[in-house]
Amino acid sequence: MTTHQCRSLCVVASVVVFLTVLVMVGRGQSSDRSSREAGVAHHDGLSALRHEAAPMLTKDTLTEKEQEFEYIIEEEKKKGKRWMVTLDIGGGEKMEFSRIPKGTFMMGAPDGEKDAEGHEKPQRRVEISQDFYLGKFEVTQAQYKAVTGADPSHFKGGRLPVENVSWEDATAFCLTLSGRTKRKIELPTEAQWEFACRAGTTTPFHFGSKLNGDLANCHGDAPYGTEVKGANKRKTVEVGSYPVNPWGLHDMHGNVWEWCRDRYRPYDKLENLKDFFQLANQPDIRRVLRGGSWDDFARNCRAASRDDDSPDRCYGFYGFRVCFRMD
Ligand SMILES: [Ca+2]
Repeated sequence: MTTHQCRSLCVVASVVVFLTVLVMVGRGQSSDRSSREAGVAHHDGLSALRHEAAPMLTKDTLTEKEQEFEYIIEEEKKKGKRWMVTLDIGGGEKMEFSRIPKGTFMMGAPDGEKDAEGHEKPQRRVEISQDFYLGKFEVTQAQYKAVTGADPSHFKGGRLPVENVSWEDATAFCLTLSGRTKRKIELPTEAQWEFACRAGTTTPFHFGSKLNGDLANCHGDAPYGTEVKGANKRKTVEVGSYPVNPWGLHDMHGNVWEWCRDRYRPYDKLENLKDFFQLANQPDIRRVLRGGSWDDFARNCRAASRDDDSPDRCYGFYGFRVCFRMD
């Protein structure tokens, strides 16, 4: 090797070391910021979207288990679809989904519903034109870690719902899982979420008109539809701790708020919107959250209740579940 080549190699090595140090310093600053902003840890989710978008798998690259899943789905399609499917998401974890049948429902709070807020009205008829599969549970910490390698949650436990995740984090999760499963995994739209939550019911909750913390995880000491106070656990609980709704879904009311895909708008403004993509040009790109949480009064856990936040915000009461379409 010539002296000139040696010098070149040294220069290259120095640059690599310098860049590595820069990256490490960057990461250190990032974690310092997170620890200072306890509870409001910010992620550069847009970068995550770019970097974590895994390439779509081809048939040849499917694992044996993934091929088995494809086979099951094809067979079920021939037989007329089934109600539950289980998806191997890698890392030894699976995810269960319930089939939500297409249909029409009244979205929003009916006139006279106690504590309904203005942006839950006017109630309107909405058609869900295709069946879809929705996560039976909120995404758990074990599942989130299996897909992303990380767990940002405040309350730790593999069967607890992942929280402290932003809309951007949730969307990045969907992209990575889509690449891994060869399915288009998405957050549900707000309409899909409420349709699935109600499951054909028209009461404030799928189990009726009263909630005091006994049938869903919320501030039971601030009950709804009753004066009788119930449990207030002040934390998340394991998914599936409360009864399912008629379509086999757990914790649609309470535990963690669930990010939806939509940009947030009051319903009356959506009514007049001629082109949904106009929203893409709006400076306000807040996203919708649904279902209330362990940190909410029971009234905020109603099927019609809505919340919204910036897509990069995360708290210990923000989580999500995911869906996909068979067709
Ligand atoms: Ca929930």
